[in-house]
Amino acid sequence: MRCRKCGTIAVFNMRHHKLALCAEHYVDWFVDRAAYAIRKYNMFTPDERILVAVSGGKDSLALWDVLLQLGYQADGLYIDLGIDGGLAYSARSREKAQGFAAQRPEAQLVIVDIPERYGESIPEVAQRKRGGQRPCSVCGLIKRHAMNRAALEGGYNVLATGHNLDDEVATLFGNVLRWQIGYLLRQEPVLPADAEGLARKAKPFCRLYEQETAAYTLLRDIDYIDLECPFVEGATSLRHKATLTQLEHNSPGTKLHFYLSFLKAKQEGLFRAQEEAVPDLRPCEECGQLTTAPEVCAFCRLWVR
Ligand code: Q46
Ligand code: ZN
Ligand code: ZN
Repeated sequence: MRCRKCGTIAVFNMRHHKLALCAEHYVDWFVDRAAYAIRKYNMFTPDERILVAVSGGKDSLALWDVLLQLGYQADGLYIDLGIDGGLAYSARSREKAQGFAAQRPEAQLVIVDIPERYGESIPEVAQRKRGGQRPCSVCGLIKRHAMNRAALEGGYNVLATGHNLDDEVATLFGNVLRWQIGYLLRQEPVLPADAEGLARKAKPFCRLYEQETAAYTLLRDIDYIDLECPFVEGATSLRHKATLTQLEHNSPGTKLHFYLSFLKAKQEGLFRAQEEAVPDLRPCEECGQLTTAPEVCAFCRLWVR
């Protein structure tokens, strides 16, 4: 297999794009694709400040790397969830984020330590509030709150996350299986700040396959944590990913087509009636972040003992 650009040996063949590229041209192609999504969906401009949520994993570090390469003012945000699971998961992923930042003096890493700030780790809050249940719903709630807060406190214009196409498609698939219109309405490459108290959110990798971000981190020699969070095991999203990967294998391009067709259908008014009936948001009496709850938001209720 030869590189389509220069004819040397290709390192990566993307069946879904019918495109094979050498290492050098692959890296350029990947950065271009991210830049294209940023422009196409008006995610942010070069004069805006970006806070990249980094987990220490490959997608988020690749995103931070790409944004710096494109010349954006991009700082990282690492949220320490206090997850150990016998693997020192949080401690090790934090080290990866710090290691990445240490090699790039032009970028800052903001760290929010949840156990230090709120007195309990994610598994501890989940145990107290949800009994033996998987901590992911509590974790998602806390991460969203901490990201918004860090973006607003630091004066960032936008919060960028490393969600890739596989993540987006698995979420979409799950939401379609249950026709969760509220979630489908909010699934977008970029969500506007819509009001004070919520930062704009952007996903520059939403059109890039997970395999593609993996190849990029490898070729750019980015050191990331190769472990998954110990609580991810058995998650429905993993089963959806496996199903979708099977469909993609049989028919390359299925994931991208599913995602882009969804965005197009929405733009053409698929959920117009529901868009007009979006519930009102009001500031939480405790923390000021926007919520649909009447007084205190779900995040603040977590800490009431
Ligand atoms: S970090 Fe948190 Fe994930 Fe771990 S506890 Fe669940 S939600 S699996 S992305
Ligand atoms: Zn080439
Ligand atoms: Zn609150």
